[in-house]
Amino acid sequence: MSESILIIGASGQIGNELTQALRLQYGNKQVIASDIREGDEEMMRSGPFEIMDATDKEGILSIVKKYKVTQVYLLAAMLSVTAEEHPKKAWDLNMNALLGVLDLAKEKHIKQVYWPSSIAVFGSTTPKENTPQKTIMEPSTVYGISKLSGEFWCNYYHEKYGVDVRSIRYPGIISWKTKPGGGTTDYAIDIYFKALKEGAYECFLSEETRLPMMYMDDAVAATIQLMQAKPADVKLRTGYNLAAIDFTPAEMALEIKKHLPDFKISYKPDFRQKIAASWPSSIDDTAARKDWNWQHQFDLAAITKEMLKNIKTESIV
Ligand code: AKB
Repeated sequence: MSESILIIGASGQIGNELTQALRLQYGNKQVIASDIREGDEEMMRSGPFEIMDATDKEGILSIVKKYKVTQVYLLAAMLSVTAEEHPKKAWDLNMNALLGVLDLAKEKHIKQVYWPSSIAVFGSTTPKENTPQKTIMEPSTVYGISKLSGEFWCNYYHEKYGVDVRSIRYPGIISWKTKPGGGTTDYAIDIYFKALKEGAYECFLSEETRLPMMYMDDAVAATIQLMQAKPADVKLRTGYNLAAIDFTPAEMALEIKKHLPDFKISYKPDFRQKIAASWPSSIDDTAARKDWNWQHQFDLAAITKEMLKNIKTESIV
């Protein structure tokens, strides 16, 4: 049977590009985009779209029935910074949406679920360098608490009800098509837009704050690869550590200067510094590499080249 795939949160940063990548692989009609707001022109034009509240289980069920959906990618979530501003709302969205979709899988309406976790599951007591897959996890943000709890719900539904749910702990994801909004790692995107538009960027993290990061193309490839892996190869049903590169704002600025020699960066750390300081600076993703052959393609030099080129050609600034 061919797959019918529902993306919840398709108008967001990852949802947008994942939808397009899946439409290329499975066919436009087989990938139903949905979100609380409409997506960009390409998404709306290229395949089915439904307005949907991620916490409305009955609403999701009616779409699942309408399109005979087999897989759900649940990407709707409130990220780390916004969640600190609206803790209860973030908890409700991040948790209720997940539990609703897991229940649909438990009730056999769908076969497979993807749900993103994050490096935010770790906290300041976690080993910072080369953070292991299994380690101390004491997150200090609402977002991190919701991601850690969500991972354990995924594992529980898998163990208890046999639900085929898969998850990745994303690092900061760098992309140019759709801006993220509300994340601590967003500086690594804003910096390119400001570099091209104003030749300068004031960073809200300190110059030596090292965080794990990844280019969107790698994140999308990893997600699809994990979902297409044989069930027996998916040995972890919490969330897989996933790594590509790590760098500091100062190192990123140096890379940008190779293309824009007059670029200037200044630093004014704010409350987001504390969140970043509680997260790992690099990640050990041996399990993902071993279990389903994960390999990243983009390093900082390649990401910088791609970001500057695409932002310029698409005339986004
Ligand atoms: C955030 O900064 O909140 C996200 C994340 C690391 O999950 N990009």
